Amino acid sequence: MEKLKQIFGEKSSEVRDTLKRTIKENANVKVGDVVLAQVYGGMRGIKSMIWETSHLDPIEGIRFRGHTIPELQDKLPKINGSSEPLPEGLFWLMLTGEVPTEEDVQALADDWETRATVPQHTFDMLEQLPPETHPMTQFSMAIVSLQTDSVFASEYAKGMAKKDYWKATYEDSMNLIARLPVIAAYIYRRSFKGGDHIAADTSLDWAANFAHMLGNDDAVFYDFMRLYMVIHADHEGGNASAHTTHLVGSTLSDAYYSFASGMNALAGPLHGLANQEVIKWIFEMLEAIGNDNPTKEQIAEFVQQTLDSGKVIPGYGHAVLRRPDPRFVAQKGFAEKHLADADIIQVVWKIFETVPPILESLGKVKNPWPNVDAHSGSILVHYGMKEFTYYTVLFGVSRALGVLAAQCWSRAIGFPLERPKSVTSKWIYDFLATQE
Ligand code: HAX
Repeated sequence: MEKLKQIFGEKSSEVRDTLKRTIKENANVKVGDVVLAQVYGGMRGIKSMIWETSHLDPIEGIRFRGHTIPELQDKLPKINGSSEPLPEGLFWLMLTGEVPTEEDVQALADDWETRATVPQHTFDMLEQLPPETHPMTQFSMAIVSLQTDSVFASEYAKGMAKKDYWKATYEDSMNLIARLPVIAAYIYRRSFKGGDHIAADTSLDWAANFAHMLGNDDAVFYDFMRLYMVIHADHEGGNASAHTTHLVGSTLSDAYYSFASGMNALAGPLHGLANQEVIKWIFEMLEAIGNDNPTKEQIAEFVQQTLDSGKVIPGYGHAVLRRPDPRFVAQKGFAEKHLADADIIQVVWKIFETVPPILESLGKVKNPWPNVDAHSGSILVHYGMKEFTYYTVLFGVSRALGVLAAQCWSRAIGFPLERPKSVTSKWIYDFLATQE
């Protein structure tokens, strides 16, 4: 058994045993109250699920196994001449809670490479779709088409014991993660580059090879892709793509079905599709103003027009965060280091100075600050990736790392089918009457 699987098996079995005891001894301890505003307000803040791989603080932002993004940039191994942490290292950290060595990261990169063969029927299926099909639709369908290879589904059909669920889930997760860059690059090249596909470079790590297959071999772009894949990977369990993957996985749907479901959630404009909406909105603004380098006053006027037409400002606001998103800050840091003079980057930074006070003045927006999606598109545009309908696929490839590591944990701990209680509004009115 490979080292990562062995460490995960040992750690998760210890955690499962301790948790079983803790839950038994503390089953009736209250961890919070639920008020009516939460019941009608998208369940904000209700503590109702466990997510071992990361935790989101409203002020400080995301921590992966206790590590902030700057800490990951400092501590995770950098191989292949990288200046940014490798996603392989983050996946290891999320599964085991331990920072891996350079050798561990290299071994994981090599392992994913051996698992990266995509079945021909997935490519054949994609070829049946019009090339202009939204890339997220192609991505979701391609993931489901890979389900024919699910180890979990085939072992379950043979009568797998519950104690072995995690092993099959681990295999599915590793295979799926290995194959995602291949199918994602295939979708990009068929939709936007006339089907001129680029073979994998097996000497590269997972993210750099993805950049290579997309068609960009700039060493700084490799680094951006590594950073991008790290910062988008996980954002605790309550966000729509993570929660959807978790919910569907709780029925013992395998990693392919459940991750594809998560991707369908990511494809919504209030969630991952916001990254395409941001750049679309910026290009509309530049066209309306007639200038690639607008003033803050011109930006403020366009922001107001967007709000007056009843739309949200994409890339701003968050359901949990109450400060600028550290994932935005990390991308800003990358841009400051490598491409500070680019017009499109300057525009994003001017928007950052302009939008928060305007949103704040509305008096209803709980978080006027930028989220992860406010910055990513501008860096991609700088590197020549202007096909903004593709951006959410990049987010999706990265999100696999977090939600699949979490699914391995869910199967190892033995979490049950998720099934919260719904009530009707009549039930609420009747209940309120009893409180008078
Ligand atoms: N522009 C204008 N109005 C906004 C706003 C924004 N960026 N963000 C919030 N508001 C409005 C809401 O629409 C809501 O208005 P109504 O009461 O009239 O319906 C009000 O402010 C209160 O909303 P909130 O409590 O602050 O925010 P929510 O938790 O309900 O929603 C959202 C969080 C992210 C969905 C929201 O801020 C939004 O729509 N932002 C723009 C879209 C976006 O960037 N989404 C990506 C989020 C990060 C992510 O998941 N990335 O993948």
